[in-house]
Amino acid sequence: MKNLAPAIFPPKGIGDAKPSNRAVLDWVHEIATLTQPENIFWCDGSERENEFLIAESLKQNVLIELNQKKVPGSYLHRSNPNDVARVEQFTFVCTPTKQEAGPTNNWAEPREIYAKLRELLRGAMRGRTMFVIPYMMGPADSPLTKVGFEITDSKYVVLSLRTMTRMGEIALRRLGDDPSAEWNRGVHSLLDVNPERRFICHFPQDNTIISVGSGYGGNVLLSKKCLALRIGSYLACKQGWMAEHMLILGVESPEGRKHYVAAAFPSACGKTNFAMLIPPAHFKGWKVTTVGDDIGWMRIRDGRLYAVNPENGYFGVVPGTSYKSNPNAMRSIAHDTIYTNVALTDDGDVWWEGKDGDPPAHAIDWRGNDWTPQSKEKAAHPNSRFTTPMRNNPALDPDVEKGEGVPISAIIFGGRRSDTVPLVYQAFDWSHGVYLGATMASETTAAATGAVGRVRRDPMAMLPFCGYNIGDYFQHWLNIGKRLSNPPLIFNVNWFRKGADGKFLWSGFGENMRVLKWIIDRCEGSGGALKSPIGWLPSPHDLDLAELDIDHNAVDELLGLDHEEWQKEIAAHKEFFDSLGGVVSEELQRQRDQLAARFKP
Ligand code: OXD
Ligand code: MN
Repeated sequence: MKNLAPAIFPPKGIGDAKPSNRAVLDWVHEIATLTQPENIFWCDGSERENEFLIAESLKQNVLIELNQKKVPGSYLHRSNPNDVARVEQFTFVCTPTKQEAGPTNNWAEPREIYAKLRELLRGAMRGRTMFVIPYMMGPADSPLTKVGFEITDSKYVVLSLRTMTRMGEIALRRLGDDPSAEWNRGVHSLLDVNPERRFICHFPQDNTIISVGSGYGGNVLLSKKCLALRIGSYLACKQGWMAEHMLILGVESPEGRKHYVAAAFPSACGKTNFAMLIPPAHFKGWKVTTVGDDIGWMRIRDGRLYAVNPENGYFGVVPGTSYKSNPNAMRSIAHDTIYTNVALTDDGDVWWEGKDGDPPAHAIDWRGNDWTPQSKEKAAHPNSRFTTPMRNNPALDPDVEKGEGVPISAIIFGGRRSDTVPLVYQAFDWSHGVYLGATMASETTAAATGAVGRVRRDPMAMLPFCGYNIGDYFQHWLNIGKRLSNPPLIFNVNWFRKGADGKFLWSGFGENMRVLKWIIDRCEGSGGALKSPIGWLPSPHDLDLAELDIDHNAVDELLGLDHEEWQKEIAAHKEFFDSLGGVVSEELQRQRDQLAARFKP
C-alpha cells in the first residue's frame, strides 16, 4: 500500500511547536531514528494548524468534504474495511510477568514484544510525516490530570486527538521541563494497515503504548482506551484512585437539588445516550447534564468519590442516533464533527441506519460503493463513529472543567441482557455492589471485532480495558470502599430485557429518567424498595411511570425475578470466577455464596 500517508510540508509557523522537555526530545529522537520519517511535525493544536491539516487531508483523500451548509466544519473519513473496530485479540498488556497482566488480558513478554515492534517500526515512516502530539487528559487544574505524547503518521489521528483531548501548549505547560516528570509515551504507525501486522501493546510499568497496523479510533487514539483506561487503571491502582469505563452525568431536580452519577456499561450499550438524556415531559423542571460519556477518573476526597472526565470530546457510535433517541447527540454532531464510516448522500450529507426521516434513494456506503435502500449491505458500518467536541453538547455540565471533580452519589452498572436481569436494583452495600460489577455480563456488540450478541462476562465494563490483573482490580475496588465514609450507592440496570415475543419490554432512551429518578430517590433516602435475593428492587409503584404507555404485565416482567434463570446466572458467576484461576478474593466468593443462599427457601 504505497502512498498510504505521504509526507506533507507545512509552511513556516506550522508544525514547529517543539517542546523543551529533554526527556520528550530524547524519546522523539529515538523513535525518529527508528522509523525514519521524511520530516517531523510538532503539533500545537492551533486553529491554523488544524486548517492546514484538514486541507492536506482533503487533498490526500484522508477526509472527504461534506456539504458545509448541511454539516458545517464536518468531514467524512473512511477507514480500511479490514479495520473498523477494536481488536481485542491483538491487544496486549506487556507486564514483566504474565501473572501481573492476569487471566483476562493477552500477555506478551516485554523484551520480546519490544523487539518485534521495533522491527515492525523500523523505517515504517519513510516518505511520511511523523507528527508529535502533546495532549492532556483531564481538566487543567485537576490533581488527576495526566500528560501524554502521541507520535503518529496519521493525520486522522492528529485531527481526532485535537477534538478528543486538550492538545498543545496546555499539555506542555502542565508537563514542564522536569525530565523525570510522569508522562505517557505513545507511538502509533499505520504501517500498511494489515491485520497480520496489527498490535496494540501496553507497557504499564514504562507508561508506554505502541500501536501498529490500524487506523481505527479505539486502537489508535491512544489517549482513550489505551491511556485513560488500560494504563490509567494500572496507575490508578498504584496511586489510589480509579480509572473506569463510565459516563458521568448530573441530575438536577426542579428545586435545584443536584446529584451526579457514574455508570459503567460495555461498549455500544448506550452510555452516550444515557449521559445526554432528556427527561420526558412528565419530569418538567428536571435537568440532566453531561460530564462525560465514556471514561470517568475518580478520587477520594472527604470520604467521597469525586469524578472528572479526562476527555474533551465524544467518539460515539453513530447508527441508531436520531432526534428521537438522542437529540443532544444530534445537535452535538450537527457541526465540527469527523464522521467515520457512515454513508455519504448525493447532496454531501451523512446518513446512517436509524437516522430520522426516510433513507436516501441513493448514497455511497461506508466502503465507497453505490447504495440504495434495496441494497443488502448496510449503508453505514454498525460501528461507524462520530468524533465531536464536548463543547458542542447543549447539555454539557457547567462543572465539566472543575479540577476537583463532581461528587458521585451513585454508581450504576448495566449490560445488554435479554433475560434474567431486572430493569433496576440496588446493591445492599459497597462489597455487594462490587460483586454486581464483577459479575456483570452483556451481549457483545460491533464495537469490537468478533461475534455480536453473545453473552459474555464484562466486569465493570472493563474486560477489554483493565490494564492489570482483574483479581487485583476487584481488590482495588474493595479497598477503595473501605476508605469511603460516604460511598456512592451501587445499582444495576438493564434497559434491554425482552418479553416472550422477543420485543424489548422497556422503551429506554428518555424514559430511563424514570429509573434514574428512583436511583436519586434512593440516594436521598426517600425511594421505596423491596428486599429481594439479588438486592433492593423497586416495586411497580416505587417507579414513577405516570404518562408512560406501558402494560402492567410488562412492568411486572421487567422487575421480576425468575428463580430458574437466576440459578443459571449464579452458576455462570461461579463458572466465570473459576475461569479466572483463583484470582478472585474470598470476599467476592462469599458474596456469591450469600447470593445463592438468599435464593434458598
Ligand atoms: C468505545 C468503546 O469506543 O468502548 O468507547 O469501544
Ligand atoms: Mn467505551
